[in-house]
Amino acid sequence: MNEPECISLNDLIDTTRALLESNRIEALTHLLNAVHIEPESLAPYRHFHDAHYTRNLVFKNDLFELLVLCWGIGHRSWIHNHRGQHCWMAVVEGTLAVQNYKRLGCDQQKRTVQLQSLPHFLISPGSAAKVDPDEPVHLVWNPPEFDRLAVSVHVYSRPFDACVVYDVESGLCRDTTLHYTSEYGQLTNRHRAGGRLADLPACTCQLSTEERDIHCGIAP
Ligand code: 2CO
Ligand code: FE2
Repeated sequence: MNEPECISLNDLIDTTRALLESNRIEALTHLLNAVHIEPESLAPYRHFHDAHYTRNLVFKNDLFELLVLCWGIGHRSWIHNHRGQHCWMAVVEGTLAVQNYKRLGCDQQKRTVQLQSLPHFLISPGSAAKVDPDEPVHLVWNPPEFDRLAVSVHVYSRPFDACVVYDVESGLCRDTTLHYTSEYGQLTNRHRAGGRLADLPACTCQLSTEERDIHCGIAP
């Protein structure tokens, strides 16, 4: 069997830009499944936090952003969507679990949504995942049983800085803002201050009036 091609993060950015500029969505999925990304090229973006995964911005233009996410053992995202954007994730180090959800219904008045969990799957170096634009609600975590850190590269086209998060227990969903731990290799003030980053604030079951126009991620 042939060894997978190994490319640097900079080469991946150049190729991603060329593919997305010509709207070659499938080709990017294929590429991310076929290559290994050189772990050394991620060094400036490899920042871990004790309490939550970190989001490290490497590249951003109008068309896409590319982030390196660093996951401590057991760290997990919220259940969330991607605001209708394309999203690819490729693991560079360790193993991540991905759980997708099917949206069964949504009550616009109460801001509740019913989710059905689908079978989860694992991704590791050499296997990537693309978020399904028709069922974009998902959860990603670094399974504690593997007992090791994980690092992944995420491409979002177009960039987005807010999404809907879902709380299965209460059935509530709400908008939240996303933040970067570092930008272009420099830690942000938020990170230096020890603020909470990617572990999104808990659903409080109290939606403010500003949040009343969200659509549970179902309606456009
Ligand atoms: N989308 C999440 C984030 O950017 C990570 S889960 O993988 O898509 O924080
Ligand atoms: Fe995500």
